[in-house]
Amino acid sequence: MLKKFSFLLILILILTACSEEEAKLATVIGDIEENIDVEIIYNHSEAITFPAVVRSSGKKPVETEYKGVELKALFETLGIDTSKFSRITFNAYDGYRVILSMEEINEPSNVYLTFERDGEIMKSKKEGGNGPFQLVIRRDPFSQRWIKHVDKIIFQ
Ligand SMILES: Nc1nc2c(c(=O)[nH]1)N[C@H]1C(S)=C(S)[C@@H](COP(=O)(O)O)O[C@H]1N2
Ligand SMILES: [Mo]
Repeated sequence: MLKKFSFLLILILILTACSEEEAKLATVIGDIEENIDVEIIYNHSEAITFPAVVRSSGKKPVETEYKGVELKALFETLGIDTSKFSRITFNAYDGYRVILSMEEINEPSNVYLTFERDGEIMKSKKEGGNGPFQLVIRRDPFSQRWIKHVDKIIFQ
C-alpha cells in the first residue's frame, strides 16, 4: 500500500517537473546557434524597471511596468562584438519576426529584452503570457515591433 503510494507520488513529481518548460533563448551567428544561459538575463546587474504603455489590438492602452536588460548591455556581457554586424533578426516562438538595425539597437535606452511585467516573471505563450522574453522598443509607441516570445537572435 505504502509502496504503491510512494510510486504514485514520485510519478506525479516527475510529471510536474517535466511540464514546467524552461525559458529558452538562442543567439545565431553564421552557422552557430548557442543557447543563452537565461540566469544571466534574470540576474543581470544592469536590469532596470521602466514604465510602458501597452497597446494590444482591440483593447484600451494599459500602463505597465517592465523589467529587462538593455540589449546592447546584454551583448556586452555575452562577449558579442556587435560592430561586425549591421542588423539583427528576432524570431519568435509563434513565427513572428522583426528586423532591427544595429543603429537602432545602439540608441541609448531604447531596446530592452524584458522578462518581468508588473513584478511578475513573464509566462510563455503556452501559459498565456507575452514571454518568457519580450523585446520592448521604448521609441516604438505603437508596440508592433515589441516581439513577444522571442526565441532567436540572429546576427547579420
Ligand atoms: N511574437 C509576436 N509578437 C508580436 C505580435 C505577434 O503576433 N507575435 N504582434 C505585434 C503587434 S501587431 C502588436 S500591436 C503587439 C501587441 O500585440 P497583442 O495585442 O497581440 O498583444 O505585439 C507585437 N508583437
Ligand atoms: Mo498590432
